Amino acid sequence: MSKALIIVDVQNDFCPGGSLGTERGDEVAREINELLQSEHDYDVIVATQDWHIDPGTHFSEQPDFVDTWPAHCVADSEGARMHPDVDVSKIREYFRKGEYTAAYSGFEGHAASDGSTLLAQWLNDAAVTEVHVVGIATDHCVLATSKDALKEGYAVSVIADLCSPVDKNRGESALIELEEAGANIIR
Ligand code: VGL
Repeated sequence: MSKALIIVDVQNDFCPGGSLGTERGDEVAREINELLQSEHDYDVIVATQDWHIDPGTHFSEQPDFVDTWPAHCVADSEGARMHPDVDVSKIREYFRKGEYTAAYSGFEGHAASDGSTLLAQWLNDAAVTEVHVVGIATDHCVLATSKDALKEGYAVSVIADLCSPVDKNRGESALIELEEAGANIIR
């Protein structure tokens, strides 16, 4: 029985100065790093990354910021890199998603090391039964990843202060939705 921390999409493009910067991105990156440096009890730490090559209508020149977005997190670009404040030496594996289509959930991602292992398979191999979710954006990828984690049968907690929304109200609604779906929201 292991406990995992899933860091969702703490990438430059989702932080201030990035093409899809969320207001609290830098703060959340710093605070997640404090958690990584603390005496936490996570057995494994993984990260998801939006990793777009040609994601079709996910990118738009007239984005609505709900279903369509400015170009962001292009594979191997500076914008797709993890925020520099996150000590990546603590991250055991990356799960990349969205190469050719929109992919909000980390559970759609494949391990960067072999290009194939899915997040759920990797967590199960590591005997993970409980996950804590943090990252960006609360109202999109954190929501989708946490919902899928519940569906996969993990005990799920979301650390609210370590998540940054695109839209504050939608972010709050996402946390309520997750709580109703059975997640523990740590405030
Ligand atoms: C995300 C908007 C578009 C996210 C990804 O990581 O939450 N948000 N693509």
